[in-house]
Amino acid sequence: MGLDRPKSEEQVNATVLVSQHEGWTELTLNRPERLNAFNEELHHALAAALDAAASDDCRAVLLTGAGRGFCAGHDLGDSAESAAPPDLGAALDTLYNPLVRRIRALRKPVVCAVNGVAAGAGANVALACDIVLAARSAKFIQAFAKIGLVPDAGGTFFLPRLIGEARARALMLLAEPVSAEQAAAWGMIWKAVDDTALLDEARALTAHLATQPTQGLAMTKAALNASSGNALDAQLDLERDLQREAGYTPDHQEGVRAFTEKRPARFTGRAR
Ligand code: LHQ
Repeated sequence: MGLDRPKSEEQVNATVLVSQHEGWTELTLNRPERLNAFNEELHHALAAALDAAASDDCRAVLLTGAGRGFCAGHDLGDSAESAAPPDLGAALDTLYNPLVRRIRALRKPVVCAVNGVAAGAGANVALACDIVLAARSAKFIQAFAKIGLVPDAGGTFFLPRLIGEARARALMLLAEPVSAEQAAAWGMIWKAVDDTALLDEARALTAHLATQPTQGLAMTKAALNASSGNALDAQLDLERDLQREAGYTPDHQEGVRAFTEKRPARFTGRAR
């Protein structure tokens, strides 16, 4: 799968490092001196990289951070330097909300390897991803209350659904850090992994996903995205519609053929 030798690596000084592998793409937030806090440049680079990952030859995405942090949220240096109070709603409208929507809408799995602290919007962008692994030393902090802000980037949507109201409310009102192990025990993330094993494990998982029936996974993602807003009847109808579509994919036919022939399936990820 070319885990150790990416097909191409770009942008040595860029705010997002893009590394193309066989069927999957690794994106590394790259402002380590600011714990990968988001500024506009990082947002634009990440949006462009995610849009590029929408192409057919990329079947899974891995998102991680350079250095000792995953992402410390919004770059507070930018706000501190501005003379007038900034319009934070505009930043959400134009930068953070489109990012969360891009991740959720991407028709392929997005794996997040939280390599260190994930704070503020950085924590919630991680929670927007499909499968989250975290280094045992990493922490998740709903840091907003410490600076008089409201949890954003989808946090008030994702967190209570993942870990329940009681825990989400306390974490958001107290801004207390949660360890990776606690996050996994609460169901906030998929797994806590030894620090030294995190990237290898996340890359192997992403490479595996890139060999799976991409269209079926995209539809599974769509069904799960819709689930929390739907009543049972609507969700059953949606499952019917998506299953109908999945049934026409070449990967479904290949999966059944491989099963009957007692051999591993060779999925292409193609729609037709
Ligand atoms: C940073 C940051 C940072 C700049 C560390 N910015 N430099 C808000 C507004 C607009 C629209 C949308 O949404 C939002 C939502 C948000 O995300 S608000 C929440 C923003 N994030 C935070 O409040 C977290 C602030 N950071 C921290 O509390 C700590 O840095 C954590 C707990 C993340 C890590 O602590 P340490 O491990 O002790 O590291 P550190 O504090 O020493 O940070 C290392 C460097 O990174 C340091 O720079 P320096 O030049 O002193 O070495 C920090 O200033 C810088 N940094 N976070 N968000």
